[in-house]
Order: sequence, then C-alpha cells, then structure tokens
Amino acid sequence: MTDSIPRLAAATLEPQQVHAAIRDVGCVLLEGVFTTEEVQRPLDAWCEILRAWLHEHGHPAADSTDPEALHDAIRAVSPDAAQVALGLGRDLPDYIHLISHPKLRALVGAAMGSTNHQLAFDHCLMRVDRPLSDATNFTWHQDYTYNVLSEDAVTFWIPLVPITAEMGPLSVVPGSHGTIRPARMVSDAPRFDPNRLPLVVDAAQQADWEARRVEVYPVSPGSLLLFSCTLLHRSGPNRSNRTRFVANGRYGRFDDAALVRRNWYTARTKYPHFFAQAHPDLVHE
Ligand SMILES: O=C(O)CCC(=O)C(=O)O
Repeated sequence: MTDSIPRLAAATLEPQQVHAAIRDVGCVLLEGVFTTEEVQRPLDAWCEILRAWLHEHGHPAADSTDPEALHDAIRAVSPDAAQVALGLGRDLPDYIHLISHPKLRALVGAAMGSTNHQLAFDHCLMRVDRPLSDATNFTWHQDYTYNVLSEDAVTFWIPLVPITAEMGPLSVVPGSHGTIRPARMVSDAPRFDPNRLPLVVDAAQQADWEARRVEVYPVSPGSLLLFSCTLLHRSGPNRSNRTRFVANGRYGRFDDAALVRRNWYTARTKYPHFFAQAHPDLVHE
C-alpha cells in the first residue's frame, strides 16, 4: 500500500517498471509519453468540427481557434448541438490515431504482459468536462464493472490540456486493485442513462476510500495515467474556468483465458449490463 502513486519519466523508463507499478500500486503516471503535437491534434480536429457548424450557421465566431470560445458560441445558438458536440471527439481519426499509437500500445503491453490487445472502442471517449460543471462527474467505481474485459485490463487517461487541482482531477485509491467488487444495479443514477450504470455497492467503505485517495494533479499534456481496471477511482467536479479535455479508454487482452472461455463477450453499448451475466454472484439488485 502507498499514499502516493509512481510517477515515471517516459524517456528513462524500463517496461518492467510499468508492469511492477500496475501490479503493486494499481496505477502509474508516465510523464512525457506524447509530444505536444500528438496531443494537440485531436483537439484541433474537434475545433474543426465546431468551426464547420458555426460557418454553416453564419456565426462570427467561426474562425476562432479557442475550443471553449467555439463551444460557447454553439451553446448560445443551440444547446442541443453543443451537447452532441461533447461526444464527437471519439469519432475523430486524430483521436483514434492517438489512442492506438505504438507508444501507448508498448506501455499497455508492458502493463498487461501481452501484445494481443483488445481496444474496446465502446469504452473509449474524448472527455470534454466543461468549466464550472459536474455534469460528467463520476463517483467511486472500478472500470471492470462497466467493461468486463480481461481482468488485467488497463484504463488509459491522457490529458490534452494541463490538469490542475481545480479541474476535478482523477482521485485513485492506490493499492485498491486486484479484487472485483460486488456491485448493485441502480435505476436512479442522476445525469447518466440509468439503465447503463451498475455501481460499486460498498458505501460503508467509501469514507475509507476518501481518506486514502490520491488526487492525480498536476498532470501535463503528453503524460499518460495507466491504471488497473480493478482500481477504485472517481472524478471530481470541474471548478476551474477551463475545459478539461482528456483522451480516455481501455485496453484488455484477447489471450485472457476467462475472456476466451466466454467467447469474447464483454460489456458493450448494446449490452451494458453484461457484468450481471458474467458475475451474477457479485450483483445485488
Ligand atoms: O476523467 C474522469 O474524471 C473519470 C475517468 C474515469 O472514471 C474512468 O476512466 O473510468
């Protein structure tokens, strides 16, 4: 157990350090993995989508290069279009390029000890957390409950902008990984599609997780946070006046025996409750 998380410099990294950090702590922050240009490209491409919408609507802000100004301009005209725009990043080839980058695959491979990767696209997104908002704030959970990939799957979290303490940085509980926890299906989860969200049930332990949590900040663009799909973590509300842009997704491995035995079934957008089928003993109504 540790009260911090390992921070390693990509330039001097040995693959076994990544493996050891994931095994022992459940997470690792790798600094200087991507170049400025590599993390900027998805953001620039997202701006291009917004500019095209504003051009189409003859809006004077259509030539801005500031993602926030562009999004604010759309929101003032059409809150619906602005809402849809928040989810479009994952469709961008520049986003897909980043999340399937050989540098990321090498590190994920080191973490899981396999190159037989499953990049589960249903569980990948370009997070856009608006300023002064907690609309996408996600409470304590393990990612495995939502993705049911291999049990050693990892989540990648790549900030596209500098992440500060005010931006609702990710909180993790170092050393909390390794066990799949019981969950309950909820029908009253605010802000998300209620049918999609199983939640970690152990409310009694949440005070303990709060006490042991480490907030991951500051984090520079180009860094990569990798964590085990069984690590407890949560986000926080963005209290800053800047949008938090993060490329976020999950890698599992196709050579996992349990995955092969269940004919590769994982949770998908089409069957988000797959956890209940795969682990009926762990689910409470
Ligand atoms: O970025 C965040 O605040 C939350 C991310 C998260 O919960 C996840 O990757 O599972």
